[in-house]
Amino acid sequence: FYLAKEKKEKKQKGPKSKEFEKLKEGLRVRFLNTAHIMWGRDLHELTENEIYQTVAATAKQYISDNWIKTNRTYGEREEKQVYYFSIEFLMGRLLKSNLINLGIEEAVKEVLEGFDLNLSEVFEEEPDAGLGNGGLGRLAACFIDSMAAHRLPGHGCSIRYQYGLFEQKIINGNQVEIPDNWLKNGFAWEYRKPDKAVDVKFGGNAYMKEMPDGSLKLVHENARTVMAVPYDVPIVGYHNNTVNTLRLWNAEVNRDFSDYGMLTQEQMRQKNEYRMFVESITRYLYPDDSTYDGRRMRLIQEYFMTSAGVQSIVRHYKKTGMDMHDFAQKIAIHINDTHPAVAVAELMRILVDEEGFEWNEAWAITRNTIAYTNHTIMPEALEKWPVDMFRELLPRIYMIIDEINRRHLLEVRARYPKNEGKVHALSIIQDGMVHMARLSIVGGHSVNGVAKIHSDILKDTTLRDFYEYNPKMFNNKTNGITHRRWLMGANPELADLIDATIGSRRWHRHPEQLDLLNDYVEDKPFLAELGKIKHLRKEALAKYIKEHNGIEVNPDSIFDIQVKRIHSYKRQLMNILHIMYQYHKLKTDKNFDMLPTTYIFGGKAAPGYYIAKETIRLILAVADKVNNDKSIKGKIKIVFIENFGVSIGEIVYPAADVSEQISTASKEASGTGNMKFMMNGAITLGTLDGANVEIREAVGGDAHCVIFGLRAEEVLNYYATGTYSAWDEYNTNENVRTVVNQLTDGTYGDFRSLYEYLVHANDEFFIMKDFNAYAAAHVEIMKRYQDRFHWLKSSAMNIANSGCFSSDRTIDEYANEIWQVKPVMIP
Ligand code: GPQ
Repeated sequence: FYLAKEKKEKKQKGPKSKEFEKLKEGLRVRFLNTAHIMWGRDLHELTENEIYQTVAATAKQYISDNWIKTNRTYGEREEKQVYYFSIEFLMGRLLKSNLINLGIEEAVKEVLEGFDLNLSEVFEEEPDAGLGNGGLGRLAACFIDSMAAHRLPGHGCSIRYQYGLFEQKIINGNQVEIPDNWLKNGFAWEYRKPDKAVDVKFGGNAYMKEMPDGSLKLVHENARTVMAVPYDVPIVGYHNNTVNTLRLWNAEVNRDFSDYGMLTQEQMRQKNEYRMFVESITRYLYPDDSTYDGRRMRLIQEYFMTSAGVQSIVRHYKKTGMDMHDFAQKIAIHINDTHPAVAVAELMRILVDEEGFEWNEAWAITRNTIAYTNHTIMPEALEKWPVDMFRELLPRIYMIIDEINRRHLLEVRARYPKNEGKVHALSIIQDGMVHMARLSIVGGHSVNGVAKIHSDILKDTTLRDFYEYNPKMFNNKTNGITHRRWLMGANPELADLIDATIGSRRWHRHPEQLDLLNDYVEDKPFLAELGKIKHLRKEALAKYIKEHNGIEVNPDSIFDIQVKRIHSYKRQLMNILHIMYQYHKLKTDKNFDMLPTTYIFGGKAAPGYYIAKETIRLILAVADKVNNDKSIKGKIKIVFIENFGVSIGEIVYPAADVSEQISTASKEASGTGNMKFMMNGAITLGTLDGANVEIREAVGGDAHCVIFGLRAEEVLNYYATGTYSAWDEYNTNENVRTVVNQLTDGTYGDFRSLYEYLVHANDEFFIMKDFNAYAAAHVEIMKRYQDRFHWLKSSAMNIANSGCFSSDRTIDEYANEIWQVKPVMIP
């Protein structure tokens, strides 16, 4: 750690290598030229945002050559390509991570300093690309970062939403949603490619027509054609020459739209209506997380991006001159949850209708190309579409799914003669609904869950019939996060300390080598330094909170943090009820004491999710009362961080002492925030759910995390038998009754709906049942926190054993076990 300081000082004062000075000079010249070309003004006349755009444009000059080279190499060598289809990509800001990946962050910083400009302030000018809701979208973003880092030919495919996830404001103690107009100053990293546009068809009539020679030909009449225009974003590999592509599709009116000619009133009306339809397709990201949204527009979005994506893959593939029969050997399509599941039918449509393949051959190609990841067992999140809506919107795609299902059920009936129960359970179309998870399984060659426990639950319960039908295709791929953004980018002091301590930076490329830190977890000078860095990050967060919330928090208190989407199963309500309990004890029990703790919450509630919004209102109401009660001497502070997202997360995760991962066991498929906290040295306080199970394993058991509450089997058993009675729990558990009663007695205001939800709607997520165990877990945390040496040791153990939660590891598993793709060196 002293080395770290020394290195930093050298960085500041010592002589730089010639190469570095050359890089800087090149950057300086390019930066000035770019400023002049872009704005036609002198540097000192530019606004902060213009400076940001200039720095981004300068960085792009270091990207574009390699982008061209990467695409050329992939084409010439006919390498297998992966396309990761996801309706969300929660990218956050790109400037810093691009500079890190290019290896020019330090040089850019110094060049800007030469102009009296501060790079950190420049970073702040970039809006977050918030094209996602939460974990699922952020996972996609971490994955494309890791694919590029490992030189894998892997690309993203998604939608260019005009408005990302809403901006959350807290007004009068409530969440208010503001449209996220993230494109208002343009998006510096995108390249519009109008020549690569494709047409996507909706509606009309589809049928098979008999030709004079007796053959059948598909006819699709009176469809509405929407032009899909790609906007490409370069995805920069880490210190290699790879630059992959994230392709975002924008919906636009047809090519001949502006041909007005002689139009009747009615024709004009239709034209306007068509324009309104088209422009609505890519306008909004659905602000819904983990719930099934039955709105027709969502299905339109799903088919829009999937059809455009698959068409452009096929078009590009054919241009390279490769044989369509080899398609599955050269292309892997991954569908991130079921939103792109129509890819199965779309690829069949292209192969059969446009490429003239026989059904069986097309089917083999399709299945070998497509693989599917499931992200939840929550039944309301398993997508189903009413047949009527589906057929009206996508007539040809529906015909194909119907035929896929007919053939699939022939096999099912052959396998399970006279067992209509099995037919029912395995049918893609059932009770007037199209089941998208079923389509994804039948139409692909791999299904995976996102953590061991989740994959097991899929096999044992949610997808059990499919598992029994075809066990070989089921597998697990535990999620991961990019350590480049979430450790090296968000916590550079910690990264420097790790470098200096283990005397190597190899972990930057091989994060599993973080385990070299295990040799130092009892090294007192190292731990002292680790403690200092944590304190530094806590001070930084305290400053942010002071500026944004006007609340003074003590960096010497425990920072206990829960940041994630607000959802009943994630149990933010249990967290705040427990804080109410501690406050009640402080006020009423002279013998009760606790360590000063700052409880920090952050997360958005879906606009229509009443219980989630009431939970936010409760947190704010409790905060208001408790924070202003001088009698408790600052023992409890509560902060709700507004508008939590990727960039605020970069300030929050490094500052945590305690990571709250308290979902009802079995419900959180994996979680990825848990990994970000761990990698930054927080101790997990959690249930045995999702990846918490593997975090516990990785840190070597309960000594370095605190686990509590019902196990997944117990929860699933309660559901199966219906034997949990919230009413009994309420009546027999005095701790819980005390605080639950406070929801309606005016202590904090009127929270009747939350009271009803717990006491009379049978507490679906076992908040009251787990309450005492949760309180005991907090007592344990405080006990451990008082032993500074052991606490810091646990913190170090968490960092040292977090390497397996890098998405680099996850992506290697996908590449080797599902996609069969190899790294490609870009010269
Ligand atoms: N997840 Cl189905 C979402 O963020 N949105 C969704 O619509 C669905 C799942 C999450 C899931 O809840 C987390 O446990 C996972 O860690 C995450 O996906 C990534 O797999």
